[in-house]
Amino acid sequence: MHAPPTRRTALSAGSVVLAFMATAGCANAPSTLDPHGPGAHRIATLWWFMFAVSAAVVLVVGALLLVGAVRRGRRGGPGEEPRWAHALMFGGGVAFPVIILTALWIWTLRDIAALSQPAGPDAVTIDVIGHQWWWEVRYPREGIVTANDIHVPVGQRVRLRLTTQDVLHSFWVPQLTGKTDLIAGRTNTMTIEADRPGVYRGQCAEFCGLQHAQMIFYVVAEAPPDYQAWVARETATPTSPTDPMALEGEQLFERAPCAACHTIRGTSARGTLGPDLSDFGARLSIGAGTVPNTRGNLGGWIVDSQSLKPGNLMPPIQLDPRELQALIAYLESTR
Ligand code: HEC
Ligand SMILES: [Cu+2]
Repeated sequence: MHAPPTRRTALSAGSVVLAFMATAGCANAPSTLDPHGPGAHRIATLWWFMFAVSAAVVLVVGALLLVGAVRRGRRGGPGEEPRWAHALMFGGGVAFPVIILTALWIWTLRDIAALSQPAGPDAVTIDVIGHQWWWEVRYPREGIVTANDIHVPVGQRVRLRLTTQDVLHSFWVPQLTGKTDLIAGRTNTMTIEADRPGVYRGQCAEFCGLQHAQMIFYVVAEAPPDYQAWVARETATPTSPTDPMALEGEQLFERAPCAACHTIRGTSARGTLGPDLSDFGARLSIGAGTVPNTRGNLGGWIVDSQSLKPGNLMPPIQLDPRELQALIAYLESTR
């Protein structure tokens, strides 16, 4: 029952590591140690190798320290070390680290090259443009414009071309691959591929101002037929809603200040300061991952997005309750 304090400390340190590893697959805190694509697999493999080597070194050095402590003062003084002591120091202190670090260096260089230029053609090209604090997403070949949700086909290489409208941002989906910066006036490219359908959470990984932490996005990986169905939905000719309330909302949207900042396909709304809302109803979240996309949250967002995401660039808007209901009905009807 009464373990000595040192052992208890070691035990709790061990359980922290175990708890960390157990939560590594947790959906809300995506981890690089829960890889779901070839890029992330490479990174995770390298990580585990480094972890194993480091752990072995800690164990061996710890054991040698113990041996030294126990054998302390046995025999001999300075200058009387046995011959093998020098061999041990040279081997363990110079030769071994040089070999291991060189191997790691070569492995890392190889992975960097493979991650930045994966062999083979890309199935889809997507332009991602960072904004304070949301993600503009464009499919140039298909002519799709959306935001914050990035749909991709499973098992296919997706080329991302990354840039920013304002400050530095960084694109990171830990379960798919490493991070890449979005730099003004420059286009960085990266490739992602998901090996299983799912929703992979991404996050801006470069501090970009007040709402940096709420600059989240989701990579929605779908089986190719589902992805094709999504493309077909996105590129279908837009129609006005049939529900009278939603129709009223559409007209309001075109008149209200909304149209100055937002675009909706098939309407006169052409603003570009905020995210394109053509498919907003199908989006997972409101405010780049700030809150889930529900009617209640949408009402709260339209009336006063500042209370949900303080400092974001959409101002509070005065609307009477009927106008608000119509706008909600309309935006929820978009697909
Ligand atoms: C001054 C420009 C501006 C005006 C006017 C404006 N918005 Fe926005 N809106 C934004 C910006 C910028 C964002 C992105 C905020 C963020 O996530 O940081 C946004 C986000 C949104 C979102 C969430 C989109 C998403 O995918 O996360 C909705 C919905 C929305 N606006 C609806 C409206 C409606 C409805 C109106 C009119 C009543 C309106 N907006 C007026 C700038 C504006
Ligand atoms: Cu950012």
